[in-house]
Amino acid sequence: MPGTVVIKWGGGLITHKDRLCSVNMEVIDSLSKVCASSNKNLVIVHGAGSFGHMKAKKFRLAEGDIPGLEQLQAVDEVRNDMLELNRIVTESLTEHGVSAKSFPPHIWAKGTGPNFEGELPIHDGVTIVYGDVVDDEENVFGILSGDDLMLRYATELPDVERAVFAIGGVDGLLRVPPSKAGPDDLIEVWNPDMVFEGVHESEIDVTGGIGLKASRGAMISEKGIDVLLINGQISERVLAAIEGNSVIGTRIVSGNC
Ligand code: IP8
Repeated sequence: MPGTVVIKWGGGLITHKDRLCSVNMEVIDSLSKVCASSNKNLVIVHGAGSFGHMKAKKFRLAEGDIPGLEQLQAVDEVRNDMLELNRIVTESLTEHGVSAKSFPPHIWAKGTGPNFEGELPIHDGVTIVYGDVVDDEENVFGILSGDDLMLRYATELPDVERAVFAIGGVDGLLRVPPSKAGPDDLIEVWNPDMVFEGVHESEIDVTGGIGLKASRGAMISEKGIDVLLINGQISERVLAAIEGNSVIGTRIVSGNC
């Protein structure tokens, strides 16, 4: 029986982050091709990129209900935009021969952060979930990041072999700002006691950017699951990471390793 690999397709990887609702189809198709070529049981968690963060930022959706602000239309719009991104992802996987089923989190999850409520849905083939606007008991609604879905799927499903965060634009966690980085600046093994340089574009990102991935990655590795952060634009690396072969990227280990 093949093991399970939980993989995040970062929002900045599969969309053009600076152009509202604009997909990077080339990357989506290359990721689908890689996933089709693996015989692992895959759970794919995709981020939001420009289908989620821009409007969520403008209408302050991560803060929940703010009296006086007309947010409910934006909640609906972002949910619909995310359904559209998810449709494109699912269709690409299907076209590449993957039997995939998608479970929109606003239907089954409630609350935000690592302790959100809801039973994790799972499909016999490839399971797809994504960062979404979900209902929240205290704040009426909020943003559930795909990084929190990664944490819960990677640590609660049986037989998980590893968690892979595929991101855009960088090879992993870096010692210096990405614009100044050379090949020697890649941190090959990272634990939470180490610093790294990551641009968190808080102007456009309503969840935690690279810092949230590192943090959730460390929480996953605490449970004894391998965690890798890799450049998702290079399909050979994505395949190697899924299969458990040696790959250029950052391995995240828990603090006390
Ligand atoms: O990109 C954010 O999910 P993430 C979801 O996985 C929305 O952090 C709707 C902004």
